[in-house]
Formats: sequence, C-alpha cells, structure tokens
Amino acid sequence: MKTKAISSIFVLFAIAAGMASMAPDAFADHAEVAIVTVDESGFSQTCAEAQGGSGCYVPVTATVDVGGVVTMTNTDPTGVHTFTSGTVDGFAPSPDGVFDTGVLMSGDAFEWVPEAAGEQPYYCMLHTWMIGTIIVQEAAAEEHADDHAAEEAAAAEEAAAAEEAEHAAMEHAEAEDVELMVMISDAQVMGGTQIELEFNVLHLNYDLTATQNGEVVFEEKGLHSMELIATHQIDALGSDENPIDVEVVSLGIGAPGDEDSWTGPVGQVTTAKVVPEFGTIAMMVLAVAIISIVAVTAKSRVVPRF
Ligand SMILES: [Cu+2]
Repeated sequence: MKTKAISSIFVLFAIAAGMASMAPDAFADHAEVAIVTVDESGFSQTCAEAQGGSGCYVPVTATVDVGGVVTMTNTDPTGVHTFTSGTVDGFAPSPDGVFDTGVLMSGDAFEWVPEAAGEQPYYCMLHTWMIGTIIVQEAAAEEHADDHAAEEAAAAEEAAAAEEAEHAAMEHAEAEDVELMVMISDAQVMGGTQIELEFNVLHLNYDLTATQNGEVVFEEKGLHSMELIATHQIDALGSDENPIDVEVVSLGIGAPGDEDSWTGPVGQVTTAKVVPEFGTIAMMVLAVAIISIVAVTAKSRVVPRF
C-alpha cells in the first residue's frame, strides 16, 4: 500500500515537472493542469469522496484558465478509465458533451482546452464513483502583457483546440447514448476459468451463459450484482481450438425479486471469447473492443458480437 502511494506521487511529480518545463514563463499559474487517475480506482470505491476518500482523480478539483490546457492521463496501471464531462445522478450518468476522452488505456492521455469559464464536472463512465471537477477561470491579465508570448500561446491554443475538436467529433457520437456497459475479463484459476464482469451500473440483474464446443459449461439465470464487479467460476478451460463463449444478457436494473420496478436496457447482450493465452494486456484490449462495440451500437440496440 505504502509503495503504491509513493509511486503515484512520483508519477505526479514527473508529470508536473514535465508540464512545468514546457510552460513559457509568461503563462499564469493555471495555464496548464494535469489530472491523473488513482491506482486501482476501477476495482475499489475507497478512493471516492463519498466513501471518505480524497477522490479517484488527482487533483479531484483542478483549476485552469480559459484557453489553458487540461491534460487527462490514465496513470492507473490496473485498468481502463474515461474522463467524461457531465454528472452522475445515483447510478445514471448524464454526459454533457463538453469533452470525452473515450476509453483511455493505462498510460494514454487526452488534452482539453476549455473555452468558457465555469465549473465543469466529469466522471468515469466505467466507474461512476470516479468524479472530479475542473474549475475554469478567466485567464489572468498578466498573460497578455507580453504580446509575443500571447501570440505564441494563441497559436498553440488554436492547434490544440483544432485537435480537440477532432477528437470530440469522433468520440461524442459514440459515447452519448450508452446506458449499460459490461466488460468481460478472464483469468485461469484453479484449473478453471474465472470470469470477471465489470458493470457501469449497480444492481444489474442478468443471465450468464458460457458455452464451449456448442456445449453449455456454465449457465445461471437471474443473477444479481450489488457491486460493479461480479466474478463467476467456470469449470472449463478455453483454448484456441475450443474457446469458451461467454454471454451476458441484461434483465434490468433494480432490487432482486422486484422485477416490476426494474429499469434500464433489457436483453442487451455482451459476448466474449475466452482463450487462456489472453493475459492481462489482451484482456484490456478485449474490454475496450467490447466497450466500443456497445457504444457504437447502443443507439440502434443492435446486439454487439465479435
Ligand atoms: Cu474508471
């Protein structure tokens, strides 16, 4: 635990130092800000302020000038995250379309140049307990004292804004109508396969079926997950020739047994092929593939498969 905390501080320092060395002297204090993700924030909610933590993004409240650059980096070596502008009400995310990093693999970064002053909330669409705020303030007057520097800054800003707009155009269309996402990952445990499901909502009711060679090797109906993560042990091992096909069918969101009050998409299916050679890294790629397919097809309610 201690070593983890220290290593994240080092990462922070490294990023801060890197940013500082790039900043022209004429820039005011908040021309640039770097926000990172807390280690293992996707697996545990202990970082969340609501749970008494100090926030799952660092800093959890960041300040930047209008026209400044916010660099959002997923520094969590254990998972994928997003920085998605908007709010989360209970379990229901409401993206506001101002920015969306899309799914960031560990080490990936995204830049956002705010155009208007105000408070901009954001969250992780994969882990809705991860929330943060960016305070955008009018640029300090001293920034404009040096004309040359201001010109340079304006040019850099324009380039960054153009790049950002390009990103935004690509990512918003995909991410907006997402209501339910299920990530499937797997590990070889005790001669079998452990399937981990990661949801973006709490209290999902679902059916889980796994087949191998056309034979059902695992089938449980009416499962309920109180948490965002559920694990299931399957008594079979996948291989290249005989992969295990895992299928998750949503029955609705709500308390178990109280089906009349369940909400959310029903029948939305996420599937994954499990072969044991998939290590942790391949598993993440798999997860990203699932997310992007779900995101793209969410509007038309097409069943995502691959
Ligand atoms: Cu996350």
